[in-house]
Amino acid sequence: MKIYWFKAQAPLRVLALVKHLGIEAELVEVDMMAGGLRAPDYAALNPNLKAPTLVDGDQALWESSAIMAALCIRAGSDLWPANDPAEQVEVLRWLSWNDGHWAQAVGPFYFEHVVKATFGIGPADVEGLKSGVADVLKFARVLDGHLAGRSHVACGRLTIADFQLASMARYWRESQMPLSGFTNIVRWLDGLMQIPAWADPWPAK
Ligand SMILES: N[C@@H](CCC(=O)N[C@@H](CS)C(=O)NCC(=O)O)C(=O)O
Repeated sequence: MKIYWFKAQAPLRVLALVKHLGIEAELVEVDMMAGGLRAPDYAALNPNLKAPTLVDGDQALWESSAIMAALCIRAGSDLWPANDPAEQVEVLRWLSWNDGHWAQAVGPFYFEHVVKATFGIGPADVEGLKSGVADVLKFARVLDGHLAGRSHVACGRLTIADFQLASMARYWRESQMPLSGFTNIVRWLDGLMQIPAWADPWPAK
C-alpha cells in the first residue's frame, strides 16, 4: 500500500491517521514544486493532480476523507464508524460541512500564511484576507456552538471528522484566523494537539 503526499493540509490528515493507527504503508513524498503532481504516472493515479492518493493493489483512491475511511475500515478503527449507520450519517454531515463551508472560509488564511511560507511563494496578502473574516465568523459560530459541552465533532469520540475539520484550523494562530473568541473551537483544537500523531503527522526524514 502506498500513500502519496506532500506537506499540505489534506495529506496531513491522512498521514496523522496512518501514524495514529500504526498502519503500515509506504509513504511516497511527491515533489510538488518540481511538477510531481503533473507527472504522467501520478496523473494516471489522481487526475485531479492533487494529493493525497492511496494506492492499494490495483485501486487508486483520492479524496482524503474517503482515504481515511478506507484506512479505518482496513485497520478496524472506529474513527470511521463502519458498523453504525447513524454514526456514519453524523460523521458525513461534518465532512460535508467542512468541504462545503468551513474549508472554504478558513482556506484563504491557511493559504496566505502557511502555504506561501512553506513553499516560499511570496508574502501573505493580509489586506486581501479582510474580506474573508465575515465568513470565518459565520461558520465558526456554528462549530463553536456545536462543540459547547462536546470534546469532539461527532460521535462523542475522535473520528475522521475531527481530522478533516482541524487540518487548516490547527494553524489558526499563525494564520490570523479570527478564532480567539471561539473558546470551544480553541479548546477542541488544543485538545487534538495532545494526540502525538496529530501534533507531529509528518514522516521522519
Ligand atoms: N479534497 C481533496 C483536496 C486535495 C487537495 O486540494 N490537495 C492539495 C494539498 S492540500 C493539493 O494537492 N494541491 C496542489 C495543487 O492544487 O496544485 C482531499 O481532501 O484530498
